[in-house]
Amino acid sequence: RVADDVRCMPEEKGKLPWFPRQIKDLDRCNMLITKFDPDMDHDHPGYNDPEYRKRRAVISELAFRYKQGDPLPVVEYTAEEISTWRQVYQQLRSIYPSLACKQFLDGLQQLEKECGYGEDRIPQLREVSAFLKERTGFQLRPVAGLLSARDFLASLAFRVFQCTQYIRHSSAPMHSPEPDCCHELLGHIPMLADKEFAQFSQEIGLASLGVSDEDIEKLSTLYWFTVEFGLCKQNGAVKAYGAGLLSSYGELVYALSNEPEYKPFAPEETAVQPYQDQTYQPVYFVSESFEDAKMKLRKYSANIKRPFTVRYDPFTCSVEVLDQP
Ligand code: HBI
Ligand code: FE
Repeated sequence: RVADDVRCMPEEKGKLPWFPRQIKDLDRCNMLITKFDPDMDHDHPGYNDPEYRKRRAVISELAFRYKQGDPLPVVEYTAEEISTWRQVYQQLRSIYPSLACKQFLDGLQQLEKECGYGEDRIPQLREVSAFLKERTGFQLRPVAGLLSARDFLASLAFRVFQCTQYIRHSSAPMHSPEPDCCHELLGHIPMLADKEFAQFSQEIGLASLGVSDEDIEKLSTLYWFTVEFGLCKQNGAVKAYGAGLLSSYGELVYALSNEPEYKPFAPEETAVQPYQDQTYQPVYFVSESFEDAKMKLRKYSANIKRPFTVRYDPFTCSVEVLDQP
C-alpha cells in the first residue's frame, strides 16, 4: 500500500517526474482531463443525450483496453455518425485549397488517393496509422478523450499520436469542445504525413520528458500556438497549418481574415501567451517555415533546465537518458 501511495504522489521535491523510456511505457500515459467530456460538461452538446453518452462509453472502452502493439480497434460507424462526418468534410474541403498550407494539401490529397479519405466514410485509425508509418514513422494509438499535456506530449517523443475515435454530437457538426475524429483525421493526420512537421512534433515531445510542471505548461502553450493554431508564410501569403484551425470552418476563415492580430513565432514569447479554449484565439503566431520553426524550437528546448539530455533510438523505439548525475 505504501508503494502505491508513493507512486501516486504528484511531484516530490528534488525527484524527477516519471516519464516513458520505451514505447511500451505509453500504456501508462493515460491521464484523462474530463472538463469537456459529455458526462461531466453540462454545456457539451451530448450532455442530455443518453444514446450519445452510451456510444461514447463503448468507444472509450476500446481505448482503455488498448495496449501498445495491439491491432488498432475498428469502429463500425452508424449512418448518423457518417452523416456528421460528411457535413464536416464537405464544408471544410471546399475552403482548404485557398487557406491551408501546401504540406497539408499534399497530405490530404495522398490520403484521398491512397487511404480512403472522402465524404462517404470515416477512415479507420488502423489504415491511417499504417499510412503514416510508411510516410513519417508516426503511428496512432486510441485515446478516450483529452489527455493531460504531460502524457500527450510524451507520446509524441515516440512518434505516437494519441487519437480519439468517437465523433462529435450530430446537433453541432461545426463545433466540438473536445478533440474528436474529425479534428484528428482532418486537422492532424495530413500534417503528420509531412516529414519536416513530424520531426517538429517529435522534438516538442522529446523536450517535454521529465521537465517541471511549469515547463510542461510552456511547451503545451507552444504546441497550442503551432500544432493546433499555427499559421505560416508561403509564397508571400499566410496559410494555416494548425489542426484546430483546419478542423473548424469558422475559426479557419476568421484566422485568415484581417480581424485577428498576428505575431511572428518566437518561442520565448509564444510559450507565455495566454490562450483560449472556449472561443477563437485573439492572436495567432506566424512561422517563416517549418524549418525555421523547428530551429527556433530547438534553441528554446536546449534552454529548458533538465539534469540530463535525451536521445531517441529509432531501432529500439526507446529514449536514452544521458549525463544523469
Ligand atoms: N489530448 N487526446 C488529446 N488530443 C490532443 O490534441 C491534446 C490532448 N491533450 C493536451 C493537448 N492536446 C494540447 O493542448 C497540449 O496541452 C499538449
Ligand atoms: Fe489536436
